[in-house]
Amino acid sequence: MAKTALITGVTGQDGAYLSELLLNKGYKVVGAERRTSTRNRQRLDELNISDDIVFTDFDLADQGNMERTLETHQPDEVYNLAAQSFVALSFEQPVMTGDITGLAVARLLEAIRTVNPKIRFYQASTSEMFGKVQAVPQDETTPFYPRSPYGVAKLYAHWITANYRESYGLLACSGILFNHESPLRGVEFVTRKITLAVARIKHGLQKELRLGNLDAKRDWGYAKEYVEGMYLMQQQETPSDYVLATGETHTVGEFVEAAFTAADLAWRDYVVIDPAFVRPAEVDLLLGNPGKAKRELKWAPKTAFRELVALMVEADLKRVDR
Ligand code: GDR
Repeated sequence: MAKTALITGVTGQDGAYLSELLLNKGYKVVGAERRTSTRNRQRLDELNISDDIVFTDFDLADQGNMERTLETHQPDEVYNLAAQSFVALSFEQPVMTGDITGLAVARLLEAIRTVNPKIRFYQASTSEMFGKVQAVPQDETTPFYPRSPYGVAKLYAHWITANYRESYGLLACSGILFNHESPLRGVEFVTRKITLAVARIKHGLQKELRLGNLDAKRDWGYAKEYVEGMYLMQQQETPSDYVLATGETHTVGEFVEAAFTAADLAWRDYVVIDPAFVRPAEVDLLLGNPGKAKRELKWAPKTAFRELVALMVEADLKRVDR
């Protein structure tokens, strides 16, 4: 019997790649989607998998809706990838972020516990929980110190997931994922903002690129590889939490330089520093140690930093060309 996976946040970058991976493995994929006035399935269309997914209306604010969704679709695995995931916005909308990124995970765990406690649960935790880092590199044992309402909300979600595992024996795990990027990344995030700008500048459609802090360091990997880690975590007999990262860190400035260089442009001619993009509190340095995932999941990142930048620039050059 084919397994059924329910994916919240199915229309996002990770939802799209995870859907593709699970469909290739023969899963029935139920895409939990928030109803909005405009259709938002471009990423799934781009991967040509929209027709293979069973969509269902879903809202992280609505407990009854969650329970009915689980009863109707009877998933074996739930992947909670939905969230208000833009760090900068969380400073403007901390309460909404707390509700949807944090508290909603308790709703979902309650729904699982009520409907079928055998459902396996994956929570999208994040390196943003390390925030003002207490050790370098960061692994599963590093203390947390979030630096944004988003990080605080994700930390609640992380601990409530562990708590339901320990209190009720739910098969729940969290992937502590460091930044993971791709051509499907939303344009509000810095990597995609940069690669799209490079492509538009190259085609004469844009004159400058306005950015905030270029000194922040991130451990950037390729999203398509990170969703494999999510799947592997769900297949472990005993659920546990895992860091997924590359073990390399680069500044935003280095990403800028690599992206402009990939299109034969000199970044200094185009980049303007704009305080509007500087955050009230910053996460200065993230560097993950994926040792546990390597040992226990046999997971390892393959795409190196410059390769990732180049593939994103190339994809945006093609898009803009079209
Ligand atoms: P991040 O990603 O906050 O790390 O969280 P983002 O790409 O938004 O920022 C990375 C770094 O770049 C700096 N920066 C800018 N960022 C944006 N978005 N726009 C700018 O113009 C800009 N200029 C400089 C930021 O200050 C920051 O230091 C991402 C999200 O996907 C989270 O949901 C996820 O949990 C983590 O990655 C892992």
